[in-house]
Amino acid sequence: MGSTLTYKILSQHLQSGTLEKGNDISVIIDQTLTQDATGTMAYLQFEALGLDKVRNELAVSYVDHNTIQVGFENADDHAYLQSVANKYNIVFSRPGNGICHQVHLERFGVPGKTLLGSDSHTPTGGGLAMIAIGAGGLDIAMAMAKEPFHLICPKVVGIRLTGALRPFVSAKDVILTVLEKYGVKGNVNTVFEYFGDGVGSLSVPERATICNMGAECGVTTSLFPSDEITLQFLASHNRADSYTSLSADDDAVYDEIFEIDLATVVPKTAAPHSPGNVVDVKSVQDLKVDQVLIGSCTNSSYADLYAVAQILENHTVHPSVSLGIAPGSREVLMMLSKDGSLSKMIASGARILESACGFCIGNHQSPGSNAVSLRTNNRNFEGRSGTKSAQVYLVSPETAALSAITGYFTDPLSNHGIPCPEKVYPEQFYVDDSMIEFPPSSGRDVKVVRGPNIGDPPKGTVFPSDIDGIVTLKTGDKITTDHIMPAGQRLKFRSNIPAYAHYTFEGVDPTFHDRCKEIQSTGKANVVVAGYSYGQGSSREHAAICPMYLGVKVILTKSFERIHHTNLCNFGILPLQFADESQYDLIGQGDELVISDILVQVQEHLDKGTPISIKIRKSDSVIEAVAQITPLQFEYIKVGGLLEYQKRKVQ
Ligand code: MIC
Ligand code: SF4
Repeated sequence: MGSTLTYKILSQHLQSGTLEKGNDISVIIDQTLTQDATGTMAYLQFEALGLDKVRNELAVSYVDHNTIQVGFENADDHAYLQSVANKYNIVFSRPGNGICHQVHLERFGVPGKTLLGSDSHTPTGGGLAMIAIGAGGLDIAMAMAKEPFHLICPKVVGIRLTGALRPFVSAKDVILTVLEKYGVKGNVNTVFEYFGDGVGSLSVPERATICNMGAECGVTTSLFPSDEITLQFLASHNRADSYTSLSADDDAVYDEIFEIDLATVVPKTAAPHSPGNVVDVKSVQDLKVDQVLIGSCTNSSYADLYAVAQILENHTVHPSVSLGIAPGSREVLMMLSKDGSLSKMIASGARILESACGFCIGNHQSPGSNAVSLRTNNRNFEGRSGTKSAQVYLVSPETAALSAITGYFTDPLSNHGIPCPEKVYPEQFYVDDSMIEFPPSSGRDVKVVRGPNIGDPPKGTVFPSDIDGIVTLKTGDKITTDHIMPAGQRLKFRSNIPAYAHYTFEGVDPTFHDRCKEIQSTGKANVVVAGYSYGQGSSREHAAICPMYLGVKVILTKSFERIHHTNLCNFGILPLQFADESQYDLIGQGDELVISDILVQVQEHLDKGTPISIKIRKSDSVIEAVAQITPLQFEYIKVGGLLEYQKRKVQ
């Protein structure tokens, strides 16, 4: 029986376990990446491990998220990250050099390698046939210490591509087609592996766009084969020597196959407020548009923005639209400036934004009240743009640029009279690593710079043997990490947990922080109850650290998303799931819950599968729960988290 590409790469990196779906396995991580919003915590935790330098093949630290710098906090973080990088042999990509995933693709991605990044869109690297996985900062710290990364051996869904995209239809429409089929929940422990004749018609940046947004489905990662197109991409970045040809065996067996004839794909959009809320652009055609933003790690490659410039050429942005464009990297910006595309954008009235995450994470460019905002990024969770009432639609760069001109949601396949842009893939890209600092070759006598914004990671506490708790919050389905720990204007507190914790669940229930503190002071545990897909979205471990800091011990849901589930275990919070989902209705906010002998119960559950009993004090009714944790994760939880566990192991 032939092998999938996923299993070929995993088997070359396997450290423990057997490659059978559902098994607990661990793999060696070749490369790591961090960005500034998650990086400070990752490096503070790495420092706590007491090593003199990173031990994995390549560690890169990017600054791309917090570049607005209102106040001293972000600049303090940047200085900390730069000095830590210099001290511990980490490559440092300076602010202005671009968005981590775009730059990593251009400068560091290598087919067949494993990459672990403290950002959920790390799977972008799958465009270069990497097994690239997003994880919490602590997992990255461990990978930099060369500890293997634990994951559930995934099932592999083969997505067979045939044909080629029609003019004006783009890679974004392909991944939106995948999202339309698979949605944003229920896809954990799965890899999307693309194969088939149609693969050869897609460039590396197009493949990267498709892998990038697989994250919205909640899959472990997505990847493409490494072929002639991959070689051309690497060669055009002076990196042909990184190339290896890689593909699945012809007789590879997939757990499931989804067929897409690229020639039948039509322009799609994810309507408010979920990337899974996909409809044809045609169905919203003519909706008036107030704002258009083009960029982010999903759609900011040179080819994307070259196409945008051609569409904008000789047109003026519609008077009622504000158009912003953020090139994904300094390389892209230089290319656009050299070939005249930038002038076309400026002439059209576009607002040229920094090569950074910016609008995508709600850092700036918040739309007006009730505004319709078309964006090429990957997430449109309610409020993420900074404006709760805004209606954010995710679209391709082509749909975005056309709509910016017409002022209305415009289907690229409609009769709008603007010629289809040509697709370009230059043989040689502008390559300049002068904004990347490589570790100093001689000595590492560097003092780490710690401004007042750099706090210590909070210490986990030993898990209690009984839980006497209160349901501090009961929520519904699809609670995202943006609900738990808002980004945007709160981002600057990422390195300061007591300050950031004030905003926990801010948009859901602004009293959450104070109520948690009050309950915590009585010695009782805080418990959060939620519906399906709790913790979807980002890898931000702050969504576990801040609740931990506020004394949350148990989170009981109908289901969790993968990265967040791991982050909870890493920070000593027990993730439990209803054994019978209908019992969700029995619990109310404010209820007192008792879980006697919880550690004994969980151990028995892991050994024999017996459910964990939770008593609701007021009604005396008992509900049953299960824990989908590994024995190792249980060890972390018992001692207060992975960092505490690791410290004890070393002692
Ligand atoms: C995001 O897109 O939500 C982020 C910001 O890049 C996050 C990381 C973070 O919260 O810092 C992600 O996707 O992991
Ligand atoms: Fe940055 Fe947005 Fe990509 Fe996250 S999704 S890495 S915020 S561009």
